[in-house]
Amino acid sequence: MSDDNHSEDQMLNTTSTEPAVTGSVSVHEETGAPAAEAGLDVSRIKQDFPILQRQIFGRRLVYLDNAATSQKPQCVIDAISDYYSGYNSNVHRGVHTLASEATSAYEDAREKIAAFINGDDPKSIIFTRNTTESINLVAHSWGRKHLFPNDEIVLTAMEHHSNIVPWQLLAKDVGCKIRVLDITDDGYLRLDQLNELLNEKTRLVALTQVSNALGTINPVRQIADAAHERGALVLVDGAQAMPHDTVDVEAMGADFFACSPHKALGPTGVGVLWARRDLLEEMDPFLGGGEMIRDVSFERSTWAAVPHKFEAGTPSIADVIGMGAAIDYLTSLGMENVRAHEQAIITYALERLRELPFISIYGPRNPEDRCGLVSFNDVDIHPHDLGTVVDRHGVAIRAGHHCAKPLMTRLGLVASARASFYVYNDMEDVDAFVDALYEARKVFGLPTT
Ligand code: C6P
Repeated sequence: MSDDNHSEDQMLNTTSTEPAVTGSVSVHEETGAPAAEAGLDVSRIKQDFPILQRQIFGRRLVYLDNAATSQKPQCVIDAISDYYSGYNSNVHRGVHTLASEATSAYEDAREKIAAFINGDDPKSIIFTRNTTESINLVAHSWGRKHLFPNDEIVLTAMEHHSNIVPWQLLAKDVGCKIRVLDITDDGYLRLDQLNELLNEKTRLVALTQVSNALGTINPVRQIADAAHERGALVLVDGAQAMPHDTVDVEAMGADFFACSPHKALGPTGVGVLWARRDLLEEMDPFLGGGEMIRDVSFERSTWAAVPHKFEAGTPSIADVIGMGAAIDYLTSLGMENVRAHEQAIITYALERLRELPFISIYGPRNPEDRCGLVSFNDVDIHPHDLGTVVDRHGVAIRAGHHCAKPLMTRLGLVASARASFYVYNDMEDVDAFVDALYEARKVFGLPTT
């Protein structure tokens, strides 16, 4: 891809006419984003996201629903548009110029995401539609081959439905059992229960690296070591981790790792599954069709090599290429800077929220144990009403069960409100959010002290 004409243009930031640099801040030459050593220059970053120019009910948009999906920088939008206007073609099929350009851009993106999560082999990356599909792929292609009646799968009480329901479907089909690691009331995993839960029947531990409803960052390595000691494999749901910190699938001890680049500045329509190559080699296909075969007759078919064995049909080519641009953008920011930035924001947000006597906060007290999100409730206002009123002030938060109903039940809640921060949020956004919470009290005629 490096010698293709479109390759550099598609990564250039076209939002700003010149890079917004302050002092000695340098700018990444390909993406135009502030360079890693400078930390995050949020006012500059904001300019890369056209949607942040929008007004909502006459107010500046304060987008705090990043855990659901992030906004997209201009370089990602351009990468998608460049593909459609410059080299739109199917991948892995044609011999013409457009097909070879599209194929190399698509495969470049595979290398980028592999490097981003420190999976040393790009062939261990399968493109799916999202985290949900990645986990379903494992449940189907690995689980239905390797799990038998009375085998056990260990989940945690803070899993997203995407890391519960596929295992329930599998358990129903093969007769295996699901066991659940509980949490403490303040949102940490009950590691003291691990020894009792793991045994010779455990085949898989499937857990989230970061909780989407509590913000808790889990000690994945410690749990993976305990699982591996019993001969079980480990699936890590990295949906809320990969966008916000350096990810190292090898170091965390994952056997399977799933994530959704649409939460990491990339487009919707592309998901990622990384798995140990030896596991992928012996797993059966998930979907059958074109592209995933080596040979087909009416009597039998054989499969293409990994990763293509798992990528049946025409993939979301533009979205994969857009994801590559998002990875470039994040890499140029530096994931350690992204993490430090979100730590500063969540620390401030927790401080501000704790000033409000009418707000209950869920999850770890210590901001270092959290990613940049906070779930909370106003003790007098239903979270849906709260979400609706703060939206009138331009503030977008999520309200509901966050697709983690068992967790809500465990916490004794029906729903919560949630604010989740990202690279383009700053302390002013936190203040606007807190102001909007006060305004909501006023709308409902409730005291603010
Ligand atoms: N959580 C949220 O607002 P998909 O939809 O497949 O891209 O991601 C599913 C998923 C899996 N695991 C975790 C931990 C998640 O947070 C999510 C998505 C969104 O919290 C939508 S419910």
